[in-house]
Amino acid sequence: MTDKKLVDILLPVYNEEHVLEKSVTALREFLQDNVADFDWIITIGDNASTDKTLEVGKELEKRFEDVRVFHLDRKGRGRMVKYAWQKSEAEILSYMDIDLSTGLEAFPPMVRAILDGYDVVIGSRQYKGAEVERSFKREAISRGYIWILKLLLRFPFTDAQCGFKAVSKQLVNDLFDRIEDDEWFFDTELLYLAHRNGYKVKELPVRWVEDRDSRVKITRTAWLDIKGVFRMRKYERQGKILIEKE
Ligand SMILES: Nc1nc2c(ncn2[C@@H]2O[C@H](COP(=O)(O)OP(=O)(O)O)[C@@H](O)[C@H]2O)c(=O)[nH]1
Ligand SMILES: [Mg+2]
Repeated sequence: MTDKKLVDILLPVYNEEHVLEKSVTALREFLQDNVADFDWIITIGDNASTDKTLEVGKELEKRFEDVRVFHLDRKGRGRMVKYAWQKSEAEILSYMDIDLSTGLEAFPPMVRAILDGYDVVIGSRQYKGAEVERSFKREAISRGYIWILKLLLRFPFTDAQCGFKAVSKQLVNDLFDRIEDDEWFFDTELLYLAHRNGYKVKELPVRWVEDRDSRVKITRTAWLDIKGVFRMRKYERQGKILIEKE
């Protein structure tokens, strides 16, 4: 045993058999070469994949002692993040999209910010210093969404949906039972609750190269996001946003 902190790196996956092995290999190599000040474990989080994602994951689990697989039957990235982070023994919890759209060089600084006392650190594609290559359509949707969040929730952050985040175990213990969304609004709900309850949130500019292979159904997701925003407003009126801290 070392006295280094353990970081769990969740890779949420849904029908990703084609990239899973390649991305896990690339991530392991990056961590072996660039990380010495904390320990890490990679958790592949599959729910409901209908291709061979789970089988590939189990192969990787057998091959590498620092890789494990979690599985759930029902879909939803938020559902997996909630499950995996609550179950994890690690002191720092992170997740990243399997397409590695976010440049990995942001990973060590993200973890170090949590070690320095932040409760949440989020990759941002809009924060000063970020470098982003993505389609006009996704850029416009992302900016429009942030604008709605600012207007309707006074949301103070520049990006809610970047698939690259880390939190402390304390935050998971304090807040996660309160987060209701199990899909894509999960991230916004987490950030909103963290912000309103006074947790320290840091935005980290990232390098983002869009992968056109997407699991997101844009119209459905946008509608559910809007519903989520109005649920937050309702919960504010009902006094359900602020938690009692022990
Ligand atoms: N565990 C899990 N992961 C999912 C689910 N849906 C999408 N993902 C993963 O979430 C990440 C982001 O998805 P992606 O399609 O790249 O989103 P985009 O970059 O916004 O187009 C990828 O790693 C997906 O495999 C799901 O239902 N469950
Ligand atoms: Mg993607």
